[in-house]
Amino acid sequence: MVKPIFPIIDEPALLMNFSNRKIMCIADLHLGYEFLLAQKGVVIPFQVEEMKAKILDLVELTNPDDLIILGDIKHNIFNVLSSEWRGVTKLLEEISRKTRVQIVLGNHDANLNLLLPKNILVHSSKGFLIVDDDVKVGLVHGHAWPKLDLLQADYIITGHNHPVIEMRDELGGKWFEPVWLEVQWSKEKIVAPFAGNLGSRGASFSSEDSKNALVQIGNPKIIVMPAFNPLLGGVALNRPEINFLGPILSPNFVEKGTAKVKLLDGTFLGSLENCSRLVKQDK
Ligand SMILES: [Mn+2]
Repeated sequence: MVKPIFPIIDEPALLMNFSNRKIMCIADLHLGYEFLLAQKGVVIPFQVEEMKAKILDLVELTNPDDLIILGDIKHNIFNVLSSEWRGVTKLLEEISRKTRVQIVLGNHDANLNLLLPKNILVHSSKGFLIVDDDVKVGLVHGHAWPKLDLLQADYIITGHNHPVIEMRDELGGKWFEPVWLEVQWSKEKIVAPFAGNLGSRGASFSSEDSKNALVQIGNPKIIVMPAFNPLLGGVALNRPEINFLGPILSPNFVEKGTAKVKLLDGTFLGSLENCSRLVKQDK
């Protein structure tokens, strides 16, 4: 199997090279996040033009057949302001003139359908699977259980966590560096919810589903994308006792020992344990 997935150096974006098409993927735009910041007293201009320009630059650079936005296009779940609405629609309209746009719905995307131009392909929050020759890639935002066929993927690309490393300087300054996180689940543990032991985890599958899933579940490389919006914080991987967000990354399933972390410039930071030693934490 040829590795089909490549992070774009220094960008929170990845490219997927399939036999018949090239796909660029970004996640967690959270357009309108600055309106929340303004309520907290941090006033900066609406960033939609900058985000749009950055996406258009990346599309021009990589010339993909498709752009997949892996959820959380906008930030505000309720009370979307009219200026935000217009900004989101315009951004998607302009990008979709350059490449085909597909969206996988995230937890912030309620009522997104009201803002979408017609030519955008929308996938539900359960995600979708791309099958190409001998490689299967699942794409899902990460707040909901994926469709069962994603569990047999070789790779699952997901967002939702906004993985970062918390950096400190010697004067006490603190900032977040976005990172790529790759992790794998324990096949034995992920099988449990499908074997009837659903507990309170919210997954609901029929017994026929369960039988199929048990046969097909693989051990994909799960790639957690850095958020495209640079203003966001996220799950700081070097804090003690971190827990990833979302059902498939639940500590019940994921083997944290398999985690590998990379900065956007490609610097390999190693395991979570390694990351926890990067910066001296407050007691
Ligand atoms: Mn998000």
